[in-house]
Amino acid sequence: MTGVDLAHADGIATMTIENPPVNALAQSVVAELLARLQEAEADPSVAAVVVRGAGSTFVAGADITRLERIARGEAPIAASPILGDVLDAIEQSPKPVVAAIDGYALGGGLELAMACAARVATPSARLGLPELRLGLIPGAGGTQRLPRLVGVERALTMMLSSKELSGGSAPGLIDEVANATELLQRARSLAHAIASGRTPWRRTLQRAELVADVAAAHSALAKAKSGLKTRNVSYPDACLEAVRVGIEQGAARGLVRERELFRELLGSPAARGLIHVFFAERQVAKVPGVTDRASSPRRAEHVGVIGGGTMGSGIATALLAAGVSVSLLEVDAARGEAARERVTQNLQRQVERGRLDESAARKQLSQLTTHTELEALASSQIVIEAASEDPELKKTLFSRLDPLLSPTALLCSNTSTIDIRELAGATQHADRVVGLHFFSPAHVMKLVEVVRTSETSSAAVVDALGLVKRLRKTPVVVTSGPGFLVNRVFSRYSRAAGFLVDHGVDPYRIDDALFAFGMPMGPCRMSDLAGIDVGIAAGAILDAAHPDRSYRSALRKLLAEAGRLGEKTGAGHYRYVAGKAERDPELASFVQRAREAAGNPEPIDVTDEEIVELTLFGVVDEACRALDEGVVLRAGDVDVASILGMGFPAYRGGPMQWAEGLGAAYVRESLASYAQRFGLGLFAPSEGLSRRAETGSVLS
Ligand code: 3H9
Repeated sequence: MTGVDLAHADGIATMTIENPPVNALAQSVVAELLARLQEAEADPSVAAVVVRGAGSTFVAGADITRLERIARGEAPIAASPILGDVLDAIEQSPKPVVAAIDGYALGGGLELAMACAARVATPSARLGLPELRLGLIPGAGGTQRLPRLVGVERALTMMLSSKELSGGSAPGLIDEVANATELLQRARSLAHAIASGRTPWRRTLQRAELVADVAAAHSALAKAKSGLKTRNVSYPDACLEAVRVGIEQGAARGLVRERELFRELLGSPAARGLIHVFFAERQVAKVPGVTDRASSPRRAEHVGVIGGGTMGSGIATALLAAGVSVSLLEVDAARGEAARERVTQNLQRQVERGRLDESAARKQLSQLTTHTELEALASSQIVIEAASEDPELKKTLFSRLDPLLSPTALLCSNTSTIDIRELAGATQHADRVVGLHFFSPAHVMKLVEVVRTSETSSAAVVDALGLVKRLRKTPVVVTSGPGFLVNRVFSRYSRAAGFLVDHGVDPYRIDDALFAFGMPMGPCRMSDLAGIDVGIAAGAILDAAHPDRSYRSALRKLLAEAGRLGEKTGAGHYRYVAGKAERDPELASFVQRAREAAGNPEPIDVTDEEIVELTLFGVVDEACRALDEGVVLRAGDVDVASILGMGFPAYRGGPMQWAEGLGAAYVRESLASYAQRFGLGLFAPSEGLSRRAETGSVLS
């Protein structure tokens, strides 16, 4: 059932909001909420009202599916009644309304609770205003009520970070904390107490004390503004503005400005992009025919990791953080110790950043053992191989491990270049072989490509997904093939950058243009970070697989020959001084030699916008090919993987959503004209992109 139920007992009416799975405030629910409130107000036997959510959660906010339709222009923004008006009616009601909160009170859910006369929550309740994560601001009074309950500085921190508080640690916001079994009763008692005057009734918007000091509020606003790290988006400033208006001109004017800004933002590309990402992230771990059929993942308590280099030790760190014990295999004791040292340093850095306390770090480290014999991994439920990128070595490891492990154990490889089918072929149990392609640094980066072959069993995929989620990472399921997904589609990005350099465009200008677009760094800086040698090796595999769209500038090879392998050697496209990238005048001579190697082509004249198109439209094209080949399931998966794996700006929704906003036909035509202008297959649009341009969408 979806709606709002009203039950009476002992002078208290209880409104129960039901809209599974998270009791989102769909338009019909908003309408029923108002109707039930009016019923309770009209009933003389009711002294006060309690509002709660059905099941184990309060309300996770406005219905984002409706917000998405509005953002896309598919539904009208004005719908009656408006949530903000209903919440005002709750606050103004002649009968006090008390919120009983368990589970999530997020966005419009917390705004509902804040409009109430008081709030009782369980210690584990999750309270937050995460609207900025959707490119919006709270639009039903949150920017006005939260500062009045917790103070301007705390309110700004909560909204700008989208972070949640727990019911047990939210003084000001929560009036009483109660266990789940007592929650309703305690809320009812408080409602009685307020109705009878035993407990003072203070309507939230009338609370002035925490916003009365305008100078202090201004300094909190200035501090919040100076701490903003966002680029190219207006929603954080809009949030600050709504709060500022409410403080300077009063809550009523603040509410009006908040609503105006919310509506403006709902039509913005950033809201469209981020709402798209919200739903894409929820789709990504769903694999039709696998996750909808298979049982739950088996919980692994003990995982083996082969290789303790940067990747292996990063993976081990992530496993330890998730409470999994790790047996790490290295070739000798000295390397085992070096691996332990790397894990220790990873943990230490988290302690220094305040993310982990010393004793938790020690406890995690105590769950790591290092070994030199393969047999030591025999009891592992999952083994993740992160040895060096040598197919023969990996095949030998797989064939030797296969008979050692229990028949239900999973055999995974972190390879970024080797076909998982090849590794599976070295075993007698191809059904349990999966690729788990972590991105570096593995304990930090959120993306893991889960690579399956036609022989990988559903149970193995489900177990791999379970492990990745347990590591608090996001899995994207792909099929095995050169470069898997992210490295494959972004190979077009780095190749196009190489083409531009050879044709007279300064590498630092390319990086600047992509940084301004919103990438965390441009392709040259990225190549330095990943390791120029690593990029050359991966590029060679993709060149062999896709010769029709390869382009190889000599620049990276020349840098590598000079020992400039990127950040790890202190120099690449940039030079690295005390860990910071600096532009290096010496790069010019390498660029000149690369251009000579390319035959000194006529320099081209391109705008920064064209640099972005030339480097990123190929990514969209390659993604269409990967979709058509069945490498990846959905365009949204490409977006999630690109955001988490490459730092593509989430507010643009990922490359596919970005292309959708520009128009599939525009992307296709632009690529076709670049291909013609430069006479290069690298820019030629694929049949898949052309087909999508005809249907008008790269998302479907
Ligand atoms: C807002 O409130 C604006 C207001 O200020 C002003 C309005 C005027 N709506 O994440 P899960 C679906 S903006 C619709 O897998 P979990 C979700 O798509 C909103 N659907 O579960 C999924 O569907 P499916 C501010 C929603 O336990 C299913 O529920 N609120 C909504 O891992 C389960 O979700 C937020 O931004 C929604 N609001 O995490 C909170 N929420 O099964 C957004 C969820 O078909 N929600 N769904 O894939 C969340 O952060 C997480 O869902 C939550 C649960 C933490 C609640």
